[in-house]
Amino acid sequence: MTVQPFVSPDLIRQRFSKAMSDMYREEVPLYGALMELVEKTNRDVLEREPQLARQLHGSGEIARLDMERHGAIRVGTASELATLARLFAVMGMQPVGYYDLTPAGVPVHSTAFRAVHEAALQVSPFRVFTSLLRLELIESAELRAFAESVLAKRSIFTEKALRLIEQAETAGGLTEAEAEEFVLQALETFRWHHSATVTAAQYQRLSAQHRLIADVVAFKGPHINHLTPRTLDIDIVQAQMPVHGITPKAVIEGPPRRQCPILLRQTSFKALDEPIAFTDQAQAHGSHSARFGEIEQRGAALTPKGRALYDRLLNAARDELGDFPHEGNALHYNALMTEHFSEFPDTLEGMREQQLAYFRYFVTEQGQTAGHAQQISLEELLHTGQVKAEPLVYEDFLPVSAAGIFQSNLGDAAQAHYGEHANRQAFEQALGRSTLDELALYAETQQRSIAACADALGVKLI
Ligand code: OOG
Ligand code: NI
Repeated sequence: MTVQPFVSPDLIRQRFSKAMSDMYREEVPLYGALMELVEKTNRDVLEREPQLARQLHGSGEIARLDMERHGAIRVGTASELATLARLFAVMGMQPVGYYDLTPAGVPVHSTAFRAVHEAALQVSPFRVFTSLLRLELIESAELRAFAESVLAKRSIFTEKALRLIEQAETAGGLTEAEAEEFVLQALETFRWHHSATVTAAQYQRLSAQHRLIADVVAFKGPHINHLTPRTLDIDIVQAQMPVHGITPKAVIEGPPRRQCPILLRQTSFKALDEPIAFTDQAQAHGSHSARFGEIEQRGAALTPKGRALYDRLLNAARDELGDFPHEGNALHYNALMTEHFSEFPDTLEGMREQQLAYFRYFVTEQGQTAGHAQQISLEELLHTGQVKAEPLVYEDFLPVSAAGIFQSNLGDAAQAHYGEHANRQAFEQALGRSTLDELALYAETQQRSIAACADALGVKLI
């Protein structure tokens, strides 16, 4: 008997991400339109900014640019979340970070499933922002019991998907044929359903409590609610969207426009109203809106010091605005953000010297041919041009931004105030494991790149 080799989890993730994108493009044509706009803008930017093109080539990031996307789903029970964690693990995706959305009036807490090693991210950076509904926040005991009973009846994974997850866990991987089947089966969990699992009246009651509760409870599964390509210039895409018949939200979430992008900037267009048949209707007489489009621009991952500065400046700008950003105050908000963020150094050197961002270090051509001292400092290697530093891409999400994205799609009516806040422990208990600390992951990547430089140059760093 010949032993079949396993397909690497990174390749399974890459194929799954492609399959998901194809499915979404087919089901939501506006996503296809957005993808085209992003692709064109990226091409223009690379032509206009040779320096940026060089940087993306230097770090190898250019290769992942077209594959880059994230998605989001919302699940209803602990067991759904725990099984999702196992499904994502087959694709080399781990839960990174904990996000509490209750301060923004959204009754969920979340994590991001993603690859954690820079080599794996290079193969496919695909990530899924995954939220767990907090049923304990439903005030009416009767409605809570109803929601629980509806969720208890559904099974969001196919039998075959469950079998293949088990197979991967016991055998230690999937063969080519199994991996192919796994991608098809896993996709089913994220598919849109045109019929609900409740009556129109039950849907209304759930929705009146919170639109998000209806979105999670009233359907057969956690439909993917958006997929987000990465653009190199989000301001251009935001400005171009209306020209292409797409209406963007009022403000771009995240830091203001800068020379050296940091963290994550995001904008989205409103969720589409789609026809739905409720269980007491033979045809699609109702409607539900959940699926939308989003774009993002990623910048440097920040160190704890950089992140603290970001949070302080963001809070200061929002405090001064005194309100959530919206259509009416968008210009004022943007001006306040620019003003406050002038305090954040906007050169790579400045960010590196003040240890505000994480970097990856690469040996330069010059370094490869230079004769080396046995002991040398990293600063000296940079100074003499033997090593160069490229910012490390931020791979995660931002709670205030995520809240803004949720809200723009749920409408103002979805504002609620919850007495309860973050509960990472409950989330991790549901997940069946702990979430990883994203800052530790960035620090490890940075450290590995420094060690690799020292190795390649045959020097000992002091
Ligand atoms: C997730 C919203 C958050 C992001 O990019 O911050 C998000 C959701 O609406 O389920 O996707
Ligand atoms: Ni998103």
